[in-house]
Amino acid sequence: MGEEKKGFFARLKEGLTKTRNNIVHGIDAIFSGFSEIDEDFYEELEEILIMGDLGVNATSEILERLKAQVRSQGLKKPEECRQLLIDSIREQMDVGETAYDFEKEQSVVLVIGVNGVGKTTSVGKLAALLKGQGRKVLIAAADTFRAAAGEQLAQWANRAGVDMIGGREGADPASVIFDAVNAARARHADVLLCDTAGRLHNKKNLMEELKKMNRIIDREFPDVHRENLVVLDGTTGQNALVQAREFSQAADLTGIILTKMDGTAKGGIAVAIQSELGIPVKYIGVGEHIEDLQKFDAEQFVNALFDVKTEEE
Ligand SMILES: Nc1nc2c(ncn2[C@@H]2O[C@H](COP(=O)(O)OP(=O)(O)O)[C@@H](O)[C@H]2O)c(=O)[nH]1
Ligand SMILES: [Mg+2]
Repeated sequence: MGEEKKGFFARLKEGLTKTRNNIVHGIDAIFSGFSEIDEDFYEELEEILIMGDLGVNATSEILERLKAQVRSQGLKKPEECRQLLIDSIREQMDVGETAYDFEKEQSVVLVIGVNGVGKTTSVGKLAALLKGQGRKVLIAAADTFRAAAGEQLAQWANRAGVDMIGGREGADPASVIFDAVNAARARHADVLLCDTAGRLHNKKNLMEELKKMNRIIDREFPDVHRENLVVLDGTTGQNALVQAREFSQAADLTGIILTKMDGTAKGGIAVAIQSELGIPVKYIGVGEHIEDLQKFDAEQFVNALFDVKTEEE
C-alpha cells in the first residue's frame, strides 16, 4: 500500500476530518462571531449540533447542561465555555461501562444490518483485530443470499489469516450457523464471527431468520458469550437510528459498529446513537483497509473531533 503506518489516534483524526470541518468549524465561527453568551448564541449552537447529526435529544441535553454551568459559573464570554461544551458532548456519549468481554472470552458474535452498511468488511477487520490479540478466530459466511457474498468474505478471511465456514449460494443461513457453531466448538475457536445477509425476500423474512440463527446458537452453544452487533452506516445519518430500532426487535443488540466515519461530515451520529438508543457504539470504521476499525472511546472521539492535543501525538 506504500502508505506509512499511522498511529491509532492519527487515523481516527483523519477519519473524522469531514465531521470536524462541519461541526467544529461551525462552532468556532459562532465562538468568534458572538461577543457574549446570549439566546442567539445558544440558538446558533443548537443549529450546528443538529446539522452535525447529534440528534434532537442529545443536542438539547448538551445545551441544558451547558446553560446550567454557564449560569452557575457566571460566564459571559463564549470562549469561556468552549471547553464546557466539549465536556458536555463527551458526557452525553458516556453510556457507562462499554463491554469488550467477548474479546477475551469464548464467544459467538452475530453481525447484522441492512445491505451495504459494511457488515462483511467489519467482520474481516474485526477478525484481524482479534487475531492480532492472539485469539483463535473463525468466521461464518451466513449471507447465502447473494452469490458474491461468500467470495467477498473468503477474501477477508484470507487477508485476516483466519478460517471460514461457508455455505453454498441459496443454502439455509441457519444451517451455515449450525455448522459454524459446531466447528467453533470442535476446533476450540475463541471467537466465532458470523456475517449475515442484509436482505432476504422481505423484511419479515430477514428478522425471522435472525431469530432462528439466535435460537440455534443458544441451543448448540448454551454457555458461550453472545454478542449481537448491528452495523450502521455513519453516512446515513438519522436513518441509522431507525435501522437500529428495527433490528432491536429481532435480536438483543449488545453493541453497534458504526462504519464509514471517514466518509461523513455527520459523525455526530455517534453521539445521537449512544444517547437515543442507549446501546454502546463498540467499534467505528474509519476507512476501507483492514486496520481501519477501532474500538470506540468517547474521550478519544471527542478529542479527535475537537482537535484537542493529547500525549499520543
Ligand atoms: N470508507 C469506508 N468504506 C467502508 C467502511 N466500511 C465498509 N466500507 C465500504 O462499504 C461497502 C459495503 O461494504 P460491505 O462490507 O460489503 O457491506 P455489507 O453489505 O453490509 O456486507 C464496501 O465498498 C466497503 O469497502 C468504512 O469504515 N469506511
Ligand atoms: Mg455483506
